[in-house]
Order: sequence, then structure tokens, then C-alpha cells
Amino acid sequence: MAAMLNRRSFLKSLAAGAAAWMFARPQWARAAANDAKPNFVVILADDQGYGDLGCYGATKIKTPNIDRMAAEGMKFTDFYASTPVCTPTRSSLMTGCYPRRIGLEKHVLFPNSVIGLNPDEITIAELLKALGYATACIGKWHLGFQAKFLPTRQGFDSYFGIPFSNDMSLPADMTFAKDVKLAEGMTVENLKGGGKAGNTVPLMRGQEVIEYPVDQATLTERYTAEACRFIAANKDKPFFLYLPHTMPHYPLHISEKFKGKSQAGLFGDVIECLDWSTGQILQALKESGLDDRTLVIYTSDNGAAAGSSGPLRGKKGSTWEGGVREPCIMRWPGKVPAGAICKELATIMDVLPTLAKLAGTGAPADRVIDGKDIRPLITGLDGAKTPHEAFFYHSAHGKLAAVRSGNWKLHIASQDLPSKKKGKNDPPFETQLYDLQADLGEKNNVAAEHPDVVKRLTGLMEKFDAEIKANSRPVGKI
Ligand SMILES: [Ca+2]
Repeated sequence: MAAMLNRRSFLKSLAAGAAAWMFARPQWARAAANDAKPNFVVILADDQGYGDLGCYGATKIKTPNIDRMAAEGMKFTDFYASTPVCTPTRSSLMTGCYPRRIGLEKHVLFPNSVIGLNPDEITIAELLKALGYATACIGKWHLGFQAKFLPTRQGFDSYFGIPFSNDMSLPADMTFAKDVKLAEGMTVENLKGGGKAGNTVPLMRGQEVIEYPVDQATLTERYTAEACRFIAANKDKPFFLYLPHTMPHYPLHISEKFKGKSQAGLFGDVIECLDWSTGQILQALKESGLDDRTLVIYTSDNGAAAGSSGPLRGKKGSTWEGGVREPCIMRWPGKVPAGAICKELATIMDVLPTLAKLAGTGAPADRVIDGKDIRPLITGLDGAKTPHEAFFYHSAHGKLAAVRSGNWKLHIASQDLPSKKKGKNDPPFETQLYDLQADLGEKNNVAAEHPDVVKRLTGLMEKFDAEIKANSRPVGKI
């Protein structure tokens, strides 16, 4: 209860501050006051790898729009998702916290999960909405399917998308999700698949299922059209657009328009469609005259499942770099220097504190927030350094597995998904130390040569582990 009161009073104080400021000015100045707040667009790909974009070294897949976004903005080389899987990383983007901090570290949610993102958490959408922002979530949510966990209950004015991964189905028994509405004439019993056929995913608007199963082939294009409409409709007030694409998570789907267009098969077609979509978003911003008032961020929720990790070791689900290091591009003409490359460590948890500052406030102060304000990095401040002394890697099931501090990375537990269970005769996991500057591919274990570094990094992990155990908050339950 205390947490809820804190959340309410925090949001109320933000809203009151914004209102007082607005009403102290004459009518003509109110639009200008809003103009001063930047817009934010966060585009999140699903399972896109570090090496799947042209500007990150892809050669067969063409991504001219995203490459242009990088040329006009900043490309991050050391940007991390908080975990190697969907749900936990998305919870970090929404709250600025490690998933363990908020009880969502244990792998992904399923349609019949009875937990979700705790409504007591302050999401980035709630924070910005309290400041007068229009907010929209268009795409895959994956932070709880029951009505109380859906985007429209977590700070988004509107929601259009699929509530979980595109390889999941509505459960046959929907009684636990009774607040989720079905469109007129649709009943659980007559839904094709009924949860048994697999890959029968619902499309929702607000809290209502409007199409089942969704036609996934046109999903990226429909999300894009919805996003462009939202931008045009809100061009006169500040907005936050969260666009978590369904692709390129398996199963891959593409419309006829994009089929066979790339030189890299269906996967390449799907990425090129995401690139087209990004171009449409940038075009919509330009047409609305919002280029220099909008920060656009493009990244992915975890490493490659089907695609390429580029020079990195490992893939989705692992705590090798390929599981968690993501492509990330930020573009804001006039504010983010063009053609810049940021090699400092930053994370998806930093988005909330940074956007909060850019909007004129700060991250919630009544609770631990793990992310940091990275405005010095994105504005290209001379000599700006990462605000993170260390970044902690958790396995797909929430186990603390590795730490990075500076260029050193120490692994203390297995990096693989539990599905790849160890055999009885496998050797015990050996502590591994890598120098990421000299050995980006994590091939040369130098633990034996640097016992002092192993000791220092082990200490950082122990300290972090004790702190997060003492200061974690409960997951949301129905
Ligand atoms: Ca994912």
C-alpha cells in the first residue's frame, strides 16, 4: 500500500507541477510550453541480432533507412538489453530497473501467466503522461496479458498490438482473464485454435481482442500505419510512441509486398520490412515538422535468435555478448550529433531516467532505479563516460551470471538456457574472464592471468547481489 501511495503521490506531484506551470501562462504561451518538451519514439525489434543491420556490418540485408538514422544520429557499440529474453528486458525499458528488482526476471510470461508488470511500478509512459504527454503502445507488449497488466493500465492512452509473443496462443480457459474483452460475435469456444493449434495470436485494441488469429503477414505494416497516424494526430503536443515490433521473432511472417525482396531469404525480407517501417516513421516526423523536436531510439530486446550476432559470441538466451548486446541508434537532429559513435556502456534501463530528464523531471525518487541519465553520452558531451561502474548479466531465468566493469567481463555461471541442461559428465563451470577490448568474441579466458581483476569483479557481483536481494519489489499478481 505504501508503494501505491508513493506512486500516486509521485505522479500527482508531476501533474500538479506541469499544470501549475501551464496555467501560470496565458493561452498563447501554452502551446509553446508544450513545444518545449521533446517527443520520444522508441522502436524495439524483437530478437534482432547485433549483426542484422547494415550499419552494424550486415552485407546481405539492406537497411538504408536505419543506416541513415545512424548517419544522422548516434550509433552505440556497447548498448545492452538487461537480459537475453523478451519479458524481462521489456520490464526494464518500462521501469528503468533490472528485472530482478521488480520480480520479472524468471524467463518470459505466457498467456496463462498469473503475474505481470506490477501496476505499482511507475512506467515511463505513466511518468510522461503525468507531464501532459500523449502516449501510445503499438506492438508486442509481453508484460502481462490480464487486463490489469495491459498497456492501457500502465500509462498508455492507447494500445494496438499482440499481448504476448507471436508463437503463443490464447488459452482455452479465459476465465482468469475476464476483463479482457472479445469483439462482438467472438467467443472463446469458437476461436479458431482455442489455444491448441499454436501460433494463433490475438490482436488487441485497448483491452479488447479484435482479430483472432491475427494475420501476422501484414502486422508490421499495420503497426506502421497506426504509428504514423498517431504522430500526425499528436503533432501539436508532446508524445511518447512505443513501437515494439512483433518481428523478427519466430515464426517469421511477411506480406507479398516484401516477400523475396532481400538477398537473405525470409529473415532478410522481415528485417528489410522493419527498415521500411522505420523510414515511414522518420518520414511521418518530417512531414509533421517534428524532426528537431523528436528523439527516436531504435534497439532490440535481446540478441539474435535466427539472425546474426556479428562479431559477438552467443545468441538469444545466453549471457555471452551476443545474447544481450544490442544494436542501438539514437537520432535527434540538433541535439544528438550526426554520425557519432558512442563506445561507452549504456543500457535499456537508462531510457527511463534519460527521457524523464529530457522531459523536465527525473526518475522516481522513492525507490531504487538501476538505469542512469545518459544525456551526456547522447548529446556528445566531450569526454562523457558511462555512468555505470558495472553492468550485471542475468541468465534467461534470472540467475546472476556475469558482470562487466570497464573492458573486463567475468562469467561465474553457465551462459546457456536451462533447456541445454548439463550432462552428468560435463565439467563444472569454470570462472571465465575476458578483456572485451582485446577479445570481443570472448574466446580467450584470461582469469588465471588476472586474479586481482577476478577478485574485484567478484566483489562487485557479491555487493550487487546482496543489495538487490534486500531492495527488490514484488511482481504484479492477479
Ligand atoms: Ca525477444
